[in-house]
Amino acid sequence: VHRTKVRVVEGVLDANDTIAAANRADFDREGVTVVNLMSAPGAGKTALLERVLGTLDGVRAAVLEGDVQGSLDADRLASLHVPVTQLNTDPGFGGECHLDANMVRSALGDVPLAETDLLVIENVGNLVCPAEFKVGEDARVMVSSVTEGEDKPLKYPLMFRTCDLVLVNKIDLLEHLDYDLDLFLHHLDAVHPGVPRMLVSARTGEGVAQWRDWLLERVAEGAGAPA
Ligand SMILES: Nc1nc2c(ncn2[C@@H]2O[C@H](COP(=O)(O)OP(=O)(O)OP(=O)(O)O)[C@@H](O)[C@H]2O)c(=O)[nH]1
Ligand SMILES: [Mg+2]
Repeated sequence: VHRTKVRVVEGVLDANDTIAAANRADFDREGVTVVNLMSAPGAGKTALLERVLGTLDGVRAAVLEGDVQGSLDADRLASLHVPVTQLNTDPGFGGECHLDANMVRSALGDVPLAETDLLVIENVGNLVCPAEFKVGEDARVMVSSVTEGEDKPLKYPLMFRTCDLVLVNKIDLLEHLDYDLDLFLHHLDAVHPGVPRMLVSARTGEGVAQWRDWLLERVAEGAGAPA
């Protein structure tokens, strides 16, 4: 029974990879750099997007907002004059706790890919499931806020191991917490040695310019690559 279950899971992930490759081909054809933004609920994905999207001089950004329900995050981004497409996993995708390649594909018709240089996909807030599903992204960015505790890399290793950048958010709160930043970074290096990390605060804006530069570099790399 156990073996059958493993095979079914592998089959699902194989199918996902096939669709992710189709998404990837569409992104390449249109010259779009895609970032999959992931975190636990409330770590600050939308708040960091509110901070950074208006500062990407000359880069045309778009956002695909993944949520189980509603359009609260998309509404928050509306004033930034960036095209935002809402993708709800409920109804339609059974209220799934993550985005997969097929869900993203279903929404691509509503994303203006031809007029986009950078597409940020805000995944459903969850530290487990989103890490298992490629959606065709160039890079994975995860947000880990200091209110979540230092142990999270050890408890959710796949998420921390498969990301290309970790944004340690809410550092404005450090003075109020007994959070040990060095211990967190030690745990991070234990599961993903040397992964790039930035200390940021969506509240004060600290570190956001550094994240902007990282995004601009990813876009420049994508533009230089053969389609
Ligand atoms: N003090 C402080 N609060 C923050 C910071 N970033 C986000 N918040 C607050 O944290 C809460 C959650 O932020 P969101 O941006 O909604 O987090 P999210 O990751 O998009 O949440 P979901 O989409 O629901 O998973 C909000 O009340 C934000 O104002 C920060 O840097 N410092
Ligand atoms: Mg959000």
